[in-house]
Amino acid sequence: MTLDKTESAELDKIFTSGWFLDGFIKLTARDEGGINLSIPYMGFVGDWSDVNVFDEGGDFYNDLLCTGIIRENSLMLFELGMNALNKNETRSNRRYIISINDDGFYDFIGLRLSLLRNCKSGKCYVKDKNGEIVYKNDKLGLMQKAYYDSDEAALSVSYMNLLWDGSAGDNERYRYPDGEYILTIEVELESGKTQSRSFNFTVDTEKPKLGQYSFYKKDGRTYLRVTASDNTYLASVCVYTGDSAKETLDETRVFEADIDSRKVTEDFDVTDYVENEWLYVELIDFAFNITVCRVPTAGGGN
Ligand SMILES: [Ca+2]
Ligand SMILES: [Ca+2]
Repeated sequence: MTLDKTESAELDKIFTSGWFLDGFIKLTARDEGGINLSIPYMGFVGDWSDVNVFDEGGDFYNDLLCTGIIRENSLMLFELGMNALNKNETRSNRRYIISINDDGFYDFIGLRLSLLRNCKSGKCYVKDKNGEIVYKNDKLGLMQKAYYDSDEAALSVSYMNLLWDGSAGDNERYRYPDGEYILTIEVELESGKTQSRSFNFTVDTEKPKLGQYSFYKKDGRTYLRVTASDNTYLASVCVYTGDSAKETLDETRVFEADIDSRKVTEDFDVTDYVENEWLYVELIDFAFNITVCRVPTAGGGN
């Protein structure tokens, strides 16, 4: 079979990992009344081991970083890149932020892979911004391609594990400092060729800061205006009343992953709560560092 050179070159440009070719072989009977046959064929043009293992732009077969909250011996997993306090699924890879400080919130990085192809082995490592390998795992083992399991009505993923809690390989008690890190997954195909994918993430253990706050009146209502900031991004600002409050308030503003929430100013209607002596302002950043501040109402709204 001969392929048209110009057409092949065009297809090579579009499908950089190779492309499928199909057609028919037609057999025409020599005798009148004989049977003509048409046989379909399909082939692959290119190197089969170059076809992507990782679906980088994928929604369904997606690879993701995760973390979690450990409370009272139970673990809740959260996908990184989105606001855990929000039902909305806005994502940003600039929100891959964890806080390695053993407080139970977002203290480790986990990985879920939904590969497009079977791989005979895999390894992953984390490097800091100077290129030093701070974590290494050579034994991800054989990984099957992800597939949709109709019994479970869920994607059966290729790999899922909690990887790194920020400790050093030779000292469990040491924790690596805040900063930028990069996690790389490298897989080996049957042919011996390798493919890799990397994720940048941030370690941030700095708590959010409460800036200015003030009370003001407008149209007979009393408002508390709060300005808060974080070295990375704020996930939420909440204003609430103490346990012994006369009237209880618990109002949270949540910030999507795709908006710049390094510094925010929010107004809360506290008209019904100014009789309380204190109001509390809770600030949470994307790495789940929490700051709780106590704000006196006396002399504010009254
Ligand atoms: Ca933490
Ligand atoms: Ca922070």
